[in-house]
Amino acid sequence: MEIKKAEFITSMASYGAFSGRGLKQIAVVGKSNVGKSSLINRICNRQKLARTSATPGKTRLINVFLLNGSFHLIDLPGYGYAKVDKQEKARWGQMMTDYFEQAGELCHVLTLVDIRHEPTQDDIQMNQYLRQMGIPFTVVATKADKISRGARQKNLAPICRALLVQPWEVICFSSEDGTGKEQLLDVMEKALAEEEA
Ligand SMILES: Nc1nc2c(ncn2[C@@H]2O[C@H](COP(=O)(O)OP(=O)(O)OP(=O)(O)O)[C@@H](O)[C@H]2O)c(=O)[nH]1
Ligand SMILES: [Mg+2]
Repeated sequence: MEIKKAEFITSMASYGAFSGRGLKQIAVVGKSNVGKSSLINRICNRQKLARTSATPGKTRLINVFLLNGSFHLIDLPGYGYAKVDKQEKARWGQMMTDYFEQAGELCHVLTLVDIRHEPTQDDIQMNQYLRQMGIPFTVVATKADKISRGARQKNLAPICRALLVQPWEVICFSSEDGTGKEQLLDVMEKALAEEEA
């Protein structure tokens, strides 16, 4: 699959109606600053489609993008951002559960973790939640450009242990140099096709 066209559709504080809703969705989740918005820009070949920032907590809303006019890619707000207060955390939790419970169109989730770090409790919880809900997901290890090729496989081990996946199921990805882009697009294409069967 190649992304030939990508459009921003809307930002929502809570999941609800939006123009074109009903198409299949792929959502991107992960810790704040892990590289969700950057990944979206890279796979869409666009610099500023999704807003990115060096300061965590940039994406606070549910952002919807229409790709190739045929499916929606959902940029979800990141978790584990230390500077938010209890109220903000509760709001985030509610936004996410509402989304996962109501998005019947959701067919796959990309769960992002930084390849340099062990998954956090939040990552593990997110992972367990998706399993419980029976939502298929793929673990994407981001910022692969930050470590040497040789170190990648080694770094995947603790990630796999924590998230109960096999190393070959994880995609090493870099928004910086495009590592893993083709593999990711293949996974997305398959996920979109599978649901039809
Ligand atoms: N070197 C490198 N930097 C990256 C990569 N992906 C993201 N970054 C940087 O990491 C920072 C955060 O990226 P974002 O894409 O905004 O992260 P996010 O997950 O959308 O963050 P929130 O919206 O706050 O949840 C930015 O400074 C990016 O430039 C990558 O693959 N390699
Ligand atoms: Mg973001």
